[in-house]
Amino acid sequence: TDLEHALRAGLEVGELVLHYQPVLDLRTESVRSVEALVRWDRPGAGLLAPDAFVPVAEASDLVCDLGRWALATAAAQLAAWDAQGGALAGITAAVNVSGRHLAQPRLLGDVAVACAGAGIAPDRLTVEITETVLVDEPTAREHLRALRALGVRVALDDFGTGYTSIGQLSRLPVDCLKIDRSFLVSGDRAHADLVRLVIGAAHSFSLGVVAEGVEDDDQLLALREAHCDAAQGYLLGRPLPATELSAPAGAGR
Ligand code: G
Ligand code: G
Ligand code: MN
Ligand code: NA
Repeated sequence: TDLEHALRAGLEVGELVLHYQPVLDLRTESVRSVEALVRWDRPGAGLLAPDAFVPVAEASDLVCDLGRWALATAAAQLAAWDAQGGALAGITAAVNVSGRHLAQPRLLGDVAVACAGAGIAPDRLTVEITETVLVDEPTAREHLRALRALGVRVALDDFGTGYTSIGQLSRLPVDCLKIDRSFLVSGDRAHADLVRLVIGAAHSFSLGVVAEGVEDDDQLLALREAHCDAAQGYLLGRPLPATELSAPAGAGR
C-alpha cells in the first residue's frame, strides 16, 4: 500500500523518532527505566502516533525493520545518557517488539547488534511483548529463552487483556508483567483487589510488576500499598523526546 511504502521510505530517511516515558521505581522513588515509544514525523502530516502506522507495519516484515531500528536507537540513546553522566546514566530501556519479529530467529542477532553497536550490556534492554505472542507462536517462547540467556529482560505488556491466567505465570519465560491501564480504575474496590491479587501472584513467582496508565495520586497510593515494583503513566511523565527527558532529570549533574 501507499502508506506502507511511505513508512518504509520514512524509516530509511530518518522520519521515525522514539519518545521515552519514565518508569518510576517505587522502592527507590527514582526513574531507573524508560519505555521507548515510536512516532512518525511524517512531512505534511505532523507527528503520527503508533496506532496510525504500526498496524500497517505489522502486515509485513516491515515491522521487523521497525523493531531493529527501535532496538538500535534505544540502545544508542542509553549510551548517550551514560556519556552525559546525569540522572539518566545507567538506566534501562524497554522496547516494544512485535510478535512477527519475535517469531524470527533474526531478533536475537538484532538485539545483540544493537547492544554491541552502542556499547551497552544486553541487560540494559527490556523487550516488551504482548500475551497473544505466546499463545500464537510456539517458537516465540524459544526465542524469549534465548534472549534471556543473552541477559535481555522480557516484559509481558498489556497484562490482563489477553488469555494468560495467573496460574500460568510460573511457566512464562518473562521477567516482569506490565499491568494494563484498564485495571487502574480510580476508586473501584474490585479492580484494586484484582491488581493486588496479580501483584501478589507475580511476586510469588519472582516476577516484577509495572503498573501502566497511572494518572492520579489515588492510583499511585493504591499501587504502593499493593507493593507494586514500578509505575508508569501521565501522572509521572508523558512520553517525551530524549532531549526533553534529559533536561529536567539531568539538571543535578
Ligand atoms: O505510544 P502510544 O503512545 O500511543 O503507543 C501505542 C501502541 O503502540 C502501544 O501498544 C505500543 O506497544 C505500540 N508501540 C509503540 N512503539 C512501538 C514500537 O516501537 N514498535 C511496536 N511494534 N509497537 C510500538
Ligand atoms: O501498549 P503499550 O503499553 O506499549 O503502550 C503504552 C501506551 O499507553 C502509549 O500509547 C502511551 O502513550 C500510553 N500511555 C502512557 N501513559 C498513559 C496514561 O497515564 N494514560 C493513558 N490513557 N495512556 C497512557
Ligand atoms: Mn509497551
Ligand atoms: Na501496555
